[in-house]
Amino acid sequence: SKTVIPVKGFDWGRYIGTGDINGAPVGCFKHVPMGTSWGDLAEGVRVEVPNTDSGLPMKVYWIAGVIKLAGFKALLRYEGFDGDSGRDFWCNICVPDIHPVGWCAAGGKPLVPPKSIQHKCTNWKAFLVKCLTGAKTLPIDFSTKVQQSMQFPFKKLMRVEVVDKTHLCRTRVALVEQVIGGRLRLVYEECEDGSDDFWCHMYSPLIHSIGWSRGIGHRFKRSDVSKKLDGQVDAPGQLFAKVKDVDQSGEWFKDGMKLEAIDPLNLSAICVATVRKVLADGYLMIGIDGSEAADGSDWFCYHSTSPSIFPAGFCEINTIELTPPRGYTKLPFRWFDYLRETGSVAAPVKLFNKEVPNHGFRPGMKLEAVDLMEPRLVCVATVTRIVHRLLRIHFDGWEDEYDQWVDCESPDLYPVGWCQLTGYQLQPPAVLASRELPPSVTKQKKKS
Ligand code: MLZ
Repeated sequence: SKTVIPVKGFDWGRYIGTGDINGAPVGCFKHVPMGTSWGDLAEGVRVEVPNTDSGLPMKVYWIAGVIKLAGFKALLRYEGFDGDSGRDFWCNICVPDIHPVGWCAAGGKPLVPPKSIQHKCTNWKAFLVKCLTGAKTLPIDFSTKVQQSMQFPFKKLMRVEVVDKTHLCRTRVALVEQVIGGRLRLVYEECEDGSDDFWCHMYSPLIHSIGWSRGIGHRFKRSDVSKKLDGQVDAPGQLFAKVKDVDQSGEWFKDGMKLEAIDPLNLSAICVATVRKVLADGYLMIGIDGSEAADGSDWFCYHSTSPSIFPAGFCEINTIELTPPRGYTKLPFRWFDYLRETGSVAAPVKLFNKEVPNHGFRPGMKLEAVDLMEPRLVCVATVTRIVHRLLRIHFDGWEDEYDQWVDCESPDLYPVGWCQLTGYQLQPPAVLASRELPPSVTKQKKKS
């Protein structure tokens, strides 16, 4: 696997800087803490923060204004520094010691200006009254809201059905082992050492309540565990993400219909694909053309409303490179010819989800994104392209072949500062060894 020299002590603040680089706003991520209650928290908002330059032995506070926001992180400037950016500092706005203006007064905490500007003013009270008049601050219940939004309904020892990572065509029973920031570490049942784990967000389309597979006709690995062990419970059905009801009675997907789909084993590719089986409740088994095992063991399940399947022609219309079936030699690939040669029809365009939410992402925005090929890893990443609701996610420092197509509402995307807030480990940008090492070493391009 590739030699990677991690950047030690990664600091989002220093990385983003004060220039043109932006973090995607928290409001782009409805599934994260504060995602739906961020409100108008923006540049110019004033907060009370610890004053680290008071020269006093006890803890004192001062007012600071938000100069720039990047996800949960804010570049702050103490009041009184005016245009002087020399002491600006980044901090996570959801950490415990950031308060609305008025908090010190209400709790009898001292407000003391930083030492370096104390000489600039003789009446600080009057100064504050003047500069705070009309200024916005955090809502009074901000930290309570943060705490509440960090409670998650999934608990250790809850049982779920989850895609079997070694056989995508089937599900298995797994137990919740750990919950961090709404991400679950699941351990497959009947796996002796507990090492066989799988990370996904609690709203992931890959997890379901016990009985889901049987209910819709999806394959699953039967569990030989006849009795639940102490403390184990089936996770209640209402905890899982819901899919839209669909009307399957009229014109509907049929076995053999062709479409384009994100390859679940290589998320940087949109491929020529086929509906292999129509399940209940709008679910479909899809196979990537040209790479199918005869027994269907590499089919995978997408809901008909999934943002990861597209009608034939989607890539061409949007100038995305479509990956032709493996082994197909008549290039460039043309749908018209391929359908004729295979005697098949394209799935009707009207059956696909064409909704495009007003997501707010822009190319160049930074974020923390799961490497879905190794879903334990949350990495420093950049949105490099946007096609309707689809985002091209680039992992900073990694070659483009690691890029992934991800839906704008994916629960695997997080704002800058999410790892710090939730206590999840962040993977810093990789520095490619290719710049430092001789070419013989850089040839090793195999992904692990
Ligand atoms: N084993 C892999 C890790 C890749 C992680 C990339 N994350 C963006 C490799 O070294 O190729």
